[in-house]
Amino acid sequence: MIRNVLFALTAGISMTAAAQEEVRIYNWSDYVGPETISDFETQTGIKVIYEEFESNERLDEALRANEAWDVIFPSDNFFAGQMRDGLLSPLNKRKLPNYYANLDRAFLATMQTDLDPGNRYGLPYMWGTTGIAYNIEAVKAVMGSDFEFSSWTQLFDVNVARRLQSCGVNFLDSPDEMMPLALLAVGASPSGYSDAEFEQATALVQRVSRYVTFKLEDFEADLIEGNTCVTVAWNGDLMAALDEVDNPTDYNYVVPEEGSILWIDMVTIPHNAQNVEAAHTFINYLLEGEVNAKIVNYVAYPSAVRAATPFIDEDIASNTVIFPSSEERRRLVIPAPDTVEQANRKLAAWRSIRGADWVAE
Ligand code: N2P
Repeated sequence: MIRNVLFALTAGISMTAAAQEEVRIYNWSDYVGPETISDFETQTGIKVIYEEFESNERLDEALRANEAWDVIFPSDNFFAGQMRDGLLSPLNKRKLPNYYANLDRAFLATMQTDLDPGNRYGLPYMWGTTGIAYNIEAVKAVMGSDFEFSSWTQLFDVNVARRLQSCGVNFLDSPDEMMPLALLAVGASPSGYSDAEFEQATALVQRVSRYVTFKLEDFEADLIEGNTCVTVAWNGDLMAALDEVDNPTDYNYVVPEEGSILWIDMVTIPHNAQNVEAAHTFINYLLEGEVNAKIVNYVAYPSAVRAATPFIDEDIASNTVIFPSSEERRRLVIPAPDTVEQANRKLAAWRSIRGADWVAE
């Protein structure tokens, strides 16, 4: 009798524990497939607490404020700083059988040289570029029929912005997104720039700032709905949005002649994760070929999961905005991570442009 009661109690306890198991995931907005999370919950019985952010600055702030997440997705440069500052946990590869089986080794080698020696702390989730997206006719209507965007200097040109203000120009509201582009516009390298170049770049953004809006959320929807005619954009978000419209060829996405940033969003586990086991289960799930391909097909970014390749839709695989040509790849840089001073200076520059009470989305 007593044994039965004990058994019932233990069973009850473990059932409650199982019912309550949860994993807390903090990801960029629109960065999984429509069923990615619900499929995971059904398959594993683990409940997902899922929230979204719009910028690396917001994620970094969350991490440094000790917010409790189990899986996060910082871009390569922020990832490097977070690793340096002891804010991440090393991955346990034994709990990630898909890691060796499904990831692209050449891609891992890129990460491991500069950013993550030994690939200890993270793995690449998706990668992409930052460029200028615009409504071709709307821009021509203001600037003349010969006008097209081909240089960052045009985007930061006060005379261009003043004229295009009538149809709307949007900048991404993040120093990490915009300052490298302004550095390219002043002829500097986003990887290694002098103090004078940084000041020049800041002044450039400052001068043009009164003619533009600063938004991260829905920049692609604003373009399509005609609230803007030009926006700084990430290639995949734009392509995913254009997939929904009747007239995708009305828009252009340009990686200007000075080149642009190739960013890699990592997936990693914070130092203060509450459920490291479930975090691994979730990351391993993201590395399943079919699961990953469903995400790629929806978010329109390439991943580093080779096993996803056979399941990628043809219109995604053949899209040269999503998979840049080798000519375009040569113009892309993965900037070296900022030092603490550089990162602080970028934030300070942004507050000088956006106002002292600016907060990251
Ligand atoms: C997800 C966009 C993430 C790209 N919608 C920025 N690294």
